[in-house]
Amino acid sequence: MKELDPQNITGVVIDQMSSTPDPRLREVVDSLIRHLHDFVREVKLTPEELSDGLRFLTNVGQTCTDTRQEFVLLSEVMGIETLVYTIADRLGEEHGTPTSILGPFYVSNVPNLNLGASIVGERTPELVFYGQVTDAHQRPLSNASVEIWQTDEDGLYDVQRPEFSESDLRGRFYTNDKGMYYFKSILPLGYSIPMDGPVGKLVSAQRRHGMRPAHVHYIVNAPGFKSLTTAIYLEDDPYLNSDTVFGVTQSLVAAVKEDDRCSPMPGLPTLRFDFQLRSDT
Ligand code: MBD
Ligand code: FE
Repeated sequence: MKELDPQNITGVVIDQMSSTPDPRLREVVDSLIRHLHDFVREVKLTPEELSDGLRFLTNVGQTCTDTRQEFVLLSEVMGIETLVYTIADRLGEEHGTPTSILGPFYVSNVPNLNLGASIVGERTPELVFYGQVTDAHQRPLSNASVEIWQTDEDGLYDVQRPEFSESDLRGRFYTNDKGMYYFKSILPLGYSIPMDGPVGKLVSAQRRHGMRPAHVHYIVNAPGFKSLTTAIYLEDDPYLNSDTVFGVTQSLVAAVKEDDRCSPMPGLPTLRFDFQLRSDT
């Protein structure tokens, strides 16, 4: 029997786990243990801080419900989710629109709408969203599905309203033979992450504002291409450079144009955004 000390304990743990048959499980957990042990040594974590940390994680778990995923939020406010996407997208190696955070308000059954339709119900549309879906070589992809959802003028998604009954500010469109999509909507408003749980308390303790810049979510699909989950962000939003969940990257920022001569529906300001899909292979 070895006398354990702050240095040799790491090797002892990794030795015992070496029975793991699944090679990827072994690689991931070994690395996790090495980094966690290094972290504990670096900050000289005290027993009280370990208890506090475990209580925090317990609380994160107990805050999860069918409609609220506090652990997902935790990974987002720490930048982990975006880090994983930047690796999966192989950014820097391959052309393609970057992935951005799905968020907690995605609903899979949305109305299929005709190109040019409004998604704002009784409200007056203010703006035309449009753009082209292409492959990495700028070839248009027709019949690609473009799903969108956004907040309203109060910064709320339909499902967050107390009187929620039917789909609002959501829709699915199919691109035309030039790969274009277009529809009418309103400008979304910026939005705060849920601040009443343990993750919100952490964010407050760090004196972070908890806001997300105004954004519109998209899921774009075409046969033979990887599904793209992303969002576009409005230029000039005050929170663009300090998104609490790190969803914004430069190429996802779009600007409203007042007199857009390329608009497929003249008469309203436009927000153009083109999507580039990565091939499936
Ligand atoms: C949102 O609207 C959102 O997109 C994310 C990721 C988190 C909280 C609110
Ligand atoms: Fe959102």
